Amino acid sequence: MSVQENHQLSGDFDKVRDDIMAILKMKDYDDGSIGPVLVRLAWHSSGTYCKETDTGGSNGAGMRYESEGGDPANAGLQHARTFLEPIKEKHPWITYADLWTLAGCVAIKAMGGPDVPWKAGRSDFADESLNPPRGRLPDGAQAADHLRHIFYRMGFNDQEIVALSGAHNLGRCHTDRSGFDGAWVVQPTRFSNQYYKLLMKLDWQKKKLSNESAEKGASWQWVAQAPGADEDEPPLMMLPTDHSLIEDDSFRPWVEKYAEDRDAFFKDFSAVFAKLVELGVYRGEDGIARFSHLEKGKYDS
Ligand code: DDH
Repeated sequence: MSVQENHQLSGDFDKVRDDIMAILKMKDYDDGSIGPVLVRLAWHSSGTYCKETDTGGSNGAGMRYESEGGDPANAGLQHARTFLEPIKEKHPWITYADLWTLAGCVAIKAMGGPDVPWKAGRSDFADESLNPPRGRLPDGAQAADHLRHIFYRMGFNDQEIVALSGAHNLGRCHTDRSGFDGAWVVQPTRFSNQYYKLLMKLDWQKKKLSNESAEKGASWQWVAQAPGADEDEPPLMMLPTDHSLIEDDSFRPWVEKYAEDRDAFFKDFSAVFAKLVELGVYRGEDGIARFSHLEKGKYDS
């Protein structure tokens, strides 16, 4: 198995956490924080997992290689990886796979979200031969059946799909990355349950997007003016997949619940994000993650 054996579980993870905290605010970047794009990096590095074949997931940090890093679904995440490079240089013992998932958890907390339990021990692939195929991440232009196809493959249920989607409280869409455009909420660097409240409350309308967006597969999105906003302010947005959560009879009750009960959302989000970054990560007795159940068995016997 070609892995980079540079993990060191005795490293000072608290120092790494502090150093991630220290770089989150960035005045000239998006809404003044790199937190949202770090959360997306943690999610996309984990969201390639396939339960049936036991492949993909955060272990390996395959996004360092073109086959995964150059996937159009990961457009823009090179910025997140570059932002974390000085931290890796300062703490060379940490693996990229650990650093990327840890940074997402630290950013969620720093932006006012819940504590997400996080465990070390991931390794980095030494080449891209174990990278998952492209096409495993969700496509925002689709609907509820696509969400189930993608997230059931990872081992999530309907409640977990809705809870995970609440991450869209954070950050924004960029025309030059996904083709979609704008933020979901008014304060996109503040973790909250606004996403669900706005889904339920606003009068969402379909809006056609530019040819540049359509070429990236984003031909339209939902838009609505934020409550109290001037007409010339850019509207808030929802992806077709986001809006499908209130069109679907099984998803919708969870949107209603999380809109009404912030604490339930924080608790469920913490659990489901922790599950996400652990997909396909199996630790041996030494605390070091193996790349699959099979390999774990091999090491332990
Ligand atoms: Fe997402 N997401 N995401 N997302 N996501 C985008 C941005 C961000 C989908 C599509 C997009 C999750 C689920 C889904 C974040 C976190 C999470 C963008 C815009 C698209 C498109 C990218 C760009 O233009 O820069 C779709 C589809 C799904 C789905 O099917 C459910 C999940 C599960 C998470 C998570 O973290 C748990 C975050 C944060 C962002 C904002 C990034 C940024 O740069 O800002």
